[in-house]
Amino acid sequence: MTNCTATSSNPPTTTTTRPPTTTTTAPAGCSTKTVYKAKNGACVASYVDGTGDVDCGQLPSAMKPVSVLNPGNDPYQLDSDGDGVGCESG
Ligand SMILES: [Ca+2]
Repeated sequence: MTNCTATSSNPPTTTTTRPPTTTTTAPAGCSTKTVYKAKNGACVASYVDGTGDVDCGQLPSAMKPVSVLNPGNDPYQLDSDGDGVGCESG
């Protein structure tokens, strides 16, 4: 017969406190994640207005500038001068 002795001397769990990580990738459901990359990683498509467009003025400043990942593919015309960086002037 085996005596099963429960040990109660578990080592204390150390909780590593990490600073909040900044999201760098847009959420999976973001339809523009392969088109635009906002500075803070938020999804540009979340800011589509009633006309199906996104204007730089609608984006929070934390998202700017927005990288246009494929130059020439700028459906919302955020990068008016075509240098691959959209909403660079605010
Ligand atoms: Ca630009």
